[in-house]
Amino acid sequence: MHRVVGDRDPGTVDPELARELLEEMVRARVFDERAFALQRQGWMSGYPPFRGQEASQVGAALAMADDDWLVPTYRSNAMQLARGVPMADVLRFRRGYPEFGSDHDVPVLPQAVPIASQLPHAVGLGMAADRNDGDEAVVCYLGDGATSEGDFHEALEFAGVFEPPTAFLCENNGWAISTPTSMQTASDTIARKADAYGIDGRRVDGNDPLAVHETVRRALADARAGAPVLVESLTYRQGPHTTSDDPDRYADREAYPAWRTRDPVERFVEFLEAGDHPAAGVAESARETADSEFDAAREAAAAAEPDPDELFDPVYGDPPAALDRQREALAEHLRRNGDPYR
Ligand SMILES: Cc1ncc(C[n+]2csc(CCOP(=O)(O)OP(=O)(O)O)c2C)c(N)n1
Ligand SMILES: [Mg+2]
Repeated sequence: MHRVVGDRDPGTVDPELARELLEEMVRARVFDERAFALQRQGWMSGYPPFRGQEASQVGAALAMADDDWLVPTYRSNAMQLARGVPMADVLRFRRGYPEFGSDHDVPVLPQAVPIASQLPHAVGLGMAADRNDGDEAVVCYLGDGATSEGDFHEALEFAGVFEPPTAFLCENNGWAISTPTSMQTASDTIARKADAYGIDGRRVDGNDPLAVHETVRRALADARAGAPVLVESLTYRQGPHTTSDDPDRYADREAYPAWRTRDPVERFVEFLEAGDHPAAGVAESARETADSEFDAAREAAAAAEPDPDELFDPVYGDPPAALDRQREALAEHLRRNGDPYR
């Protein structure tokens, strides 16, 4: 386990890195709070908040090189934002568009929603980079619950044997919906599961952005050199699983150590302030900038509303009759009842 923020001397932290980490964490927090509120206003049907996981996601994203692939899930929107995917594109996806609206050039796959289905893809991307003699590596994001899926084991097996430049970032946020990690696995850590596949497993305090940044930076360097790594980033999901969930019915925050449930944004600000670090003062202006950015992104995302008919387009080249009937039924339903988005 890496040292926690409090154990380090703020004076030794690179000012540029500290500023960027804090700005992106605050920006992610603003996005998350405002997206949650938009869902409550009916702007989108559901939203999976990442509150509490900002240090882990931003620290990891900023450790990636420009050409590295990000393989995300519904939870890792802070990683996408910190990598440079525009806010409007992330909102568009939640609003129902299957594709990004802008022509950003961040190498990123669509968010995986079927649990662990992205892991074999991430290994394949790494194997393709090897085959093409590319320099790019891959960061594959997953949750603790994904480690119980067959795809997790199949992907790690391939990673161990074929040694692609792929780093797996398992964000252990304590929960898979209402299932705590203690019910997910009897293994004492997730990181040690890597042993069975002949790859390295490492744990990090996921609420320390500096520790995550350093751990993922090293994991990517090792992966690029032919040694894939499984990183277990210990953090805590502060909010519900999604906006459809009520964690008060099952979540016992007291069962977790305080360092794990402590707010990572507040903790990093306090750490920088304690050392009079020059980056400590950027939080307020970062919040204002992110608020304006969100206003513009919401406008842009809602400017061209999704045409429900497009839902059916990317599925088959030659659609089966049953799908055509569903397309017609939906069109008829909207003709009769109106489109809630318009
Ligand atoms: C294959 C599959 N099974 C079940 C689900 C329903 N489901 C959605 S999220 C989730 C929990 C995932 O937990 P975890 O991997 O820890 O990720 P987190 O939501 O905590 O980020 C489940 C079971 C799904 N999406 N896909
Ligand atoms: Mg989880």
